[in-house]
Amino acid sequence: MAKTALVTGILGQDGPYLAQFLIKKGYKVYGLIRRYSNPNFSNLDFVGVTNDVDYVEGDMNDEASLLNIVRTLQPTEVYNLAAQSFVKSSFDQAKLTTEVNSLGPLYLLNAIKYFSPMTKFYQASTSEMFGLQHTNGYQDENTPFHPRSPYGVSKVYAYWMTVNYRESYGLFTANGILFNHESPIRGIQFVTRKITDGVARIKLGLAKDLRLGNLEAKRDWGFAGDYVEAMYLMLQQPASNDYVIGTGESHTVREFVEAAFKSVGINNWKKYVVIDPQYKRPAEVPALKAKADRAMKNLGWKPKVSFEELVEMMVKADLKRYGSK
Ligand code: NAP
Ligand code: G4F
Repeated sequence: MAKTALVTGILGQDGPYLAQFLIKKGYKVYGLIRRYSNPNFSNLDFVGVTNDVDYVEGDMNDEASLLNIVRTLQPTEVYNLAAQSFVKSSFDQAKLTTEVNSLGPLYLLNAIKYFSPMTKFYQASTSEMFGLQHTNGYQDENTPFHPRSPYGVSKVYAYWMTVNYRESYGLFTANGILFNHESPIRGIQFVTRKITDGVARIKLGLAKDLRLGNLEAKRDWGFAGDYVEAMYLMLQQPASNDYVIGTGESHTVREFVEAAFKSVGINNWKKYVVIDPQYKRPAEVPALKAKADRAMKNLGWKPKVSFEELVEMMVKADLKRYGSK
């Protein structure tokens, strides 16, 4: 019988790449969607799987809807990707962020515990949980947490609940502690996509400047398409565990800006970039760099797309969106 997967966050960035990956593996994929007046399937359209996913209606804030879905589907695997995932907004919407990101996973874990204990559970944990902590400039599975935003705090709760339900009830639960990963369908507010979209518009004469916050923050940026494979691999292991996923290479926002402008032949990027305090955060995570040795050794996973290839892929896609050949 075909394996089944329930994917929450199916309309976001990672959901479509994961759905595409699982469908290729022969899975039947169910995507959790909220009720919308106008649902937006554009990211699923981009990867070409809109009509290959079955949709189930529910909300991470609505415990009964999640209990019912898990009870009815009894999926082989649940990938919990749904979140209020924008760090900056979490400072102004801390309660909502906590409800979706902390209680949502708890509802799913309870649904599995009571109604489908053989279901394997993946939790989308994040390098944001490390915040200020590092060991010699790197973060791995043993690095302590020091979250710097309500988003980071909400994800620490979900991380520990995922560990706790494994230890308390013997459920197969895995935390993927993923570092920043991007793609042409990255949300437009996140800095990489904001930059590539801005660069495309400047190149085509549709915008005059690009307004950004802290250019000195360092991130370990990889390609989302590579990272969904790691999610899948975590649930295929003989025993459940938690894994850091990243490239091991870190760049500043400034370097991303330079690379994006350079990819369209603009070298004097400073002419276009305006520092705007509204894009700075009350507390910043200054530097993230993954040490993904456990994943490379146990899962046989490694990233395939380089930083330069990622920047170019995203800029090209944005130029194409604006009609440039
Ligand atoms: P994303 O593009 O922001 O997608 C998040 C999805 O969650 C959206 O489709 C959204 O649905 C859904 N969602 C939000 N609130 C919901 C609710 N109340 N009920 C049901 N669905 C809800 O995020 P992403 O980049 O794909 O990331 C996927 C997951 O990985 C997230 O949990 C994120 O926190 C985590 N993560 C991401 C990264 C990264 O660099 N991308 C790194 C580490 C961890 P709507 O479309 O209805 O708004
Ligand atoms: O692209 P960002 O908004 O991503 P951030 O905050 O690192 O969070 C992302 O990655 C996490 C994994 O570590 C995920 F868990 C989370 O869900 C999300 O996907 O910002 C990256 C950096 C920050 O330091 C920010 O201060 O870019 C800096 N930045 C500078 N100017 C900006 C801007 N960020 C945004 N969004 N917009 C700016 O104008």
